[in-house]
Amino acid sequence: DIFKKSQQLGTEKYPRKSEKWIQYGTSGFRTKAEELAHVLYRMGILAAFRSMQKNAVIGVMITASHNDEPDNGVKLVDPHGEMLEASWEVIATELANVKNEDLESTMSNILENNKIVLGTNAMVYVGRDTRPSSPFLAQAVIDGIKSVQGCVTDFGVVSTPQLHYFVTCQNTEKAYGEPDEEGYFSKLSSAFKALRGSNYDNGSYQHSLSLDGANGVGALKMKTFQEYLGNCIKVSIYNSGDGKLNYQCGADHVKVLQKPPQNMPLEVGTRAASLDGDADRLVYFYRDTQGNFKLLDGDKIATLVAGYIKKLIKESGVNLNVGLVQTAYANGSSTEYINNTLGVEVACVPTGVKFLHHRALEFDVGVYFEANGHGTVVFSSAATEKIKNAATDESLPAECITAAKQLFLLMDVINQTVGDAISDLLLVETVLHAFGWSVAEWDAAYTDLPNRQMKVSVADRNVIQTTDAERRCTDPPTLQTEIDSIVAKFSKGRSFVRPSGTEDVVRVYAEADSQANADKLAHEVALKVY
Ligand code: NG1
Ligand code: ZN
Repeated sequence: DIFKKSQQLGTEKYPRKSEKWIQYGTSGFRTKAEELAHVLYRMGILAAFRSMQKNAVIGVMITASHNDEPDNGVKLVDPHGEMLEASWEVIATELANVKNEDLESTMSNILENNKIVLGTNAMVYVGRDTRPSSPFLAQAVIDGIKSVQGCVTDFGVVSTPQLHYFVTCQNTEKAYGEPDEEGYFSKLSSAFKALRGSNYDNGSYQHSLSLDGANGVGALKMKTFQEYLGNCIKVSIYNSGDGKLNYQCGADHVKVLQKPPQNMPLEVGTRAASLDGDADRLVYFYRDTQGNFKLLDGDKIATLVAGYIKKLIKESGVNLNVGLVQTAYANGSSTEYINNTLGVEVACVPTGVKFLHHRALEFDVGVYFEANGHGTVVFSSAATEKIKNAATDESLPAECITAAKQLFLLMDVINQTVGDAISDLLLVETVLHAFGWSVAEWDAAYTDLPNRQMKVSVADRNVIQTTDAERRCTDPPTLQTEIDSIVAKFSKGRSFVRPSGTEDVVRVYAEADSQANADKLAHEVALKVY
């Protein structure tokens, strides 16, 4: 009876209007907002089911991240703040695509196949970004949850990582923190301030920076956050919400086009950063003394952070391994630097945060970042315990205790549940402050190989199949051989192709010894994909 009513409400208020098939991809469902109402309603239902199954709070985030404003999307957050389990992505795809009149029977099947008892308390946390379509879509989710008697906490406009954080806090009996914005801001800012001490500047480091908010939720949250941070860091926010979301600004724009956002002055030497539309990606940039635009992407952030953590671990005398996880998009120079200079183990996994996150969990301390600026650091529970013990073990030398205390505080600056641009920004600022570095000194660690990303539209992007963490393709059969022979013509050449998980395109990546050659290589490879 409940399901019948739920189907009725769905059909009346949030009907599936077209036969167009939609898939739960790397970041959930994502497409034009007007095609999403039925999907969101159904994901409300599914989140409630998942909550019943896990007997835990589940999150639903409504956002299309760095995509254009008319797009939107939805993804589910599992109990420990991680992305939805793969087997449930399949269920989500099925539920999103069934006919209106098959909703009831599909719901029954899901319950039966997963041994879920209806009526078990379901609790779902809902959050949304600043897109104009988000309030309506949030209502669809809420109606879906309630239609199967689930309870809802609507957090309104929050960043994606904030929602992940709230879910984790609630499900870990608040051991990780308080599941609300006040708790989130307090935890991050107290640790950050404690690490900073009373000298806000240090060496070449100055405590002011410019921030491009992508006209999204990150700008909004940063304004509130400044009240917690006080004057220990001065953040000037641009693209703070008056303009169009992600338009000519934001982390994706800066990274892919390798140019500064609009509406932001960029004087030589000023440290600047960009967030993306839902504040889970962060990149830095500056103008060097020759006036050139310089990008410091996720790879630069990862190497900076891993280097600092490794140093603190060594000083603390605690025995822990540090690993760094990248994808094929990591710049070749960064990988070489990690191997040869940093001396940290590096792993490469397929694109998609869940792959990076899971691989990072295999290390005592795992640093993971996508080149686009999405990433974080995870500490195993054993590592956390060891660091905590060293920080309070008075039999240790003073330097060891100091380093362990810094590490312990650093863990509180980091949102370990998922890549978080605001938390990552504090992390980077902490490391630069500790090293006493200007942005140019940070950048000097290694020089990126010139690179180019391209999108190719094809009839069916899934004809491209890859292996070896997407670095080589297995299908169509002759494509890899063709790519190999093109790459061989370029000094320091590297290129790969893969189907996007979030857009209907095939992505081409190329790097080489000069920008002209990287462009040429990308272009030649793209021609083979058509
Ligand atoms: P796809 O569309 O699968 O390339 C993009 C990003 C991923 C990840 C997801 C989720 C690149 C090349 N790809 O995936 O890294 O962030 O979006 O947002 O940046
Ligand atoms: Zn994002």
